[in-house]
Amino acid sequence: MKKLNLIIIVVVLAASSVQAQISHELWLGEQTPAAVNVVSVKSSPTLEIAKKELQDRFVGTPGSTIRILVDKKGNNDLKTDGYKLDNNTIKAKSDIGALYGAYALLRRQQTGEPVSGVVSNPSYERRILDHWDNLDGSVERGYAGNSIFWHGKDSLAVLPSDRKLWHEYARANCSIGINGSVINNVNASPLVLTDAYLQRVKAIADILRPYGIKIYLSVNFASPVALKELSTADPLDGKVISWWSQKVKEIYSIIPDFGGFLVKASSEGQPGPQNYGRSHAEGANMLADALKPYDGIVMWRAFVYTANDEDRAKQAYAEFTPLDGKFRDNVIIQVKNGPIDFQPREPFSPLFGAMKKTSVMVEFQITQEYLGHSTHLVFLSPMWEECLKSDTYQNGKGSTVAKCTDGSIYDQAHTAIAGVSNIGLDSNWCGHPFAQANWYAFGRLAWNNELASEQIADEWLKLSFHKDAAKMKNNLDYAANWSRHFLQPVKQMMLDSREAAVNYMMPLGLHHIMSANGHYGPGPWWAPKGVRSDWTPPYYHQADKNGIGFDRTIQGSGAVRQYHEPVLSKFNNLATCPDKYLLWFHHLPWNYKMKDGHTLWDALCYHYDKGVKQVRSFQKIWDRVAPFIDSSRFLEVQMKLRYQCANAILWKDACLLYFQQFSRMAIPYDIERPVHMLKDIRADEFKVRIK
Ligand code: BDP
Repeated sequence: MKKLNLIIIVVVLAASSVQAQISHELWLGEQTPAAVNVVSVKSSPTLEIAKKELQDRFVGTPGSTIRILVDKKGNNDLKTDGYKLDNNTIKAKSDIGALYGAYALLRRQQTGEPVSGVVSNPSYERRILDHWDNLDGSVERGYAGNSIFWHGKDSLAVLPSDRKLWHEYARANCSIGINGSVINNVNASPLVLTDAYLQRVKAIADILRPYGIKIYLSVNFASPVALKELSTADPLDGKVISWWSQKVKEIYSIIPDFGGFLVKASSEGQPGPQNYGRSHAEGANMLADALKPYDGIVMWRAFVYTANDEDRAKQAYAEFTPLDGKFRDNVIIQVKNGPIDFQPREPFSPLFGAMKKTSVMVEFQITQEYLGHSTHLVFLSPMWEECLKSDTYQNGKGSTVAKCTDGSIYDQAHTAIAGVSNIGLDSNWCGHPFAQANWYAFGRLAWNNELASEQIADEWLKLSFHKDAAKMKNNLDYAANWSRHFLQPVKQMMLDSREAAVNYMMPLGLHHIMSANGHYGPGPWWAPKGVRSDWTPPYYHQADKNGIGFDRTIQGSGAVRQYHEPVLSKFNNLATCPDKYLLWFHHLPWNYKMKDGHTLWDALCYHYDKGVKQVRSFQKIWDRVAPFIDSSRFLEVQMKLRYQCANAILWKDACLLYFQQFSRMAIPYDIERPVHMLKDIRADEFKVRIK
């Protein structure tokens, strides 16, 4: 039979105009009835989705035609997943590329961007959501309800409502280019590898497949022991090696396109190769060998630190760089954006660019564990953009984190990026209407790691708060002023929101000073006896009567040495260290003179105060846009902004009153005085969860 490399689908548009509707659910909008004819030369489940999306949502003139051309051998400027848009023609090398092209065409139509002359390739081969979902249905650090995948061991049967949800999930992910889902927590239950659970994994994989999304599983390194099948999990033991290769064989017999494993090993109490005196490379390679025959990969996390005297910020680098070049080519080391743990602001992890013979991927956190859960409005794209654009200088100027991980500098066998998902069963998926923007932003940056947050916010607002057709018709004023009175101010609010959170939580390089109670409110004092010190805020802020900050300079812990010059000197030297990282790298006296002439104490006070003022200004921005949006989203965001503001004031009061005990300096008189008593906040610590 003649091999068909060229597939042509002709979509004839019979309707004059299909008006996209406002979305209450997702950025994709609600579907309108199909009003087009479709002529298709060849069909596949993926191309059928592309056709349906175009039929339902493309806005055309009578008789317009959209062609989809899939040519595996042509289109040499395209990667497998890439697409081109030209005069109502979508060109791709694969069916999934065509589907991405269809979504891009629809998005561009709705946002008013050019729909012709577009060539687009993804920055990373694998663009993955990590779900920290437990098999009992709970979600670790999840603030949007229970898991969409798991409901406990007695509810493994797949219901129609499950299927519907997984379809919607797949569609949303595919529309922004996400092509992988790790569907269980990194603190992994070994049960996920048993047949009953694998059957449910298969059901999920079957639904996600036409949308180009592969399933991955987090695995517990000691699974053979935990499942009582072996007495050891030593990666060099022959029985262990064959246990894993049998298990992998079984998984692929059930899910032939399974993606691979994500592993948190020898980290925060999880078992790992070090329990058997083996290295991370020996552990990762054993799993990689089992997966290799099926093209599966291992994402091995570098989030490791032990309670010893060594600065926690140094430990991952110290442990992993000596192993550079020792990993199999189907292992990717997954590195959190910063050296500690998803704090509101961290400098980039020094591991980026430092491992030159190993594939390395970034792990971002989309769920707002340290950024106000689903109560605070914080658009995270600027934080991720800051990381991706940070220059490591590891291979000369321009060696940004983005370039060190996307294959443009190092010859990586695989490239990937992961985001810890913020999705749950909540009706708006993410708990806060604006938290959806973070899911969207992660997908867009995974597709194009050079995108600006401004553009991402602009797109998301246009897609999610689309000018309501009915309101437009009835209110010309609304239509004329939408951009000036809604889009611009709300976009600015989003773009300022991350810096605001840094200001009212942890400014000037402070980090890890949150309450231990759920990581939501302030807790700079928290240090009960018996708790390991590197889990307590005083370990990180080091405040005493002489000053504040963690000395990581060459004279201090030396963590700064892990950066390549000139970054090393820039951070080490007070004259050049950016203010935003000041107390990350330096311990300074309270009366230290800042570049703008303020004392350090005053600067700290002004940052906290500014953060509060920023949230108050967000409230005003939001109240003014009421006429432009539906009342349910308006009221929900309005209420959440009130809680956020109250919580910002609490952060400010708690941190300033606590640190003032050491600084013994007055809060500058031109800022608002505290309204809480420190002793009340401390006494209430486990109740203070304004929400
Ligand atoms: C920390 C979370 C913890 C996770 C851990 C991880 O508090 O729940 O298990 O990260 O990434 O931020 O493994």
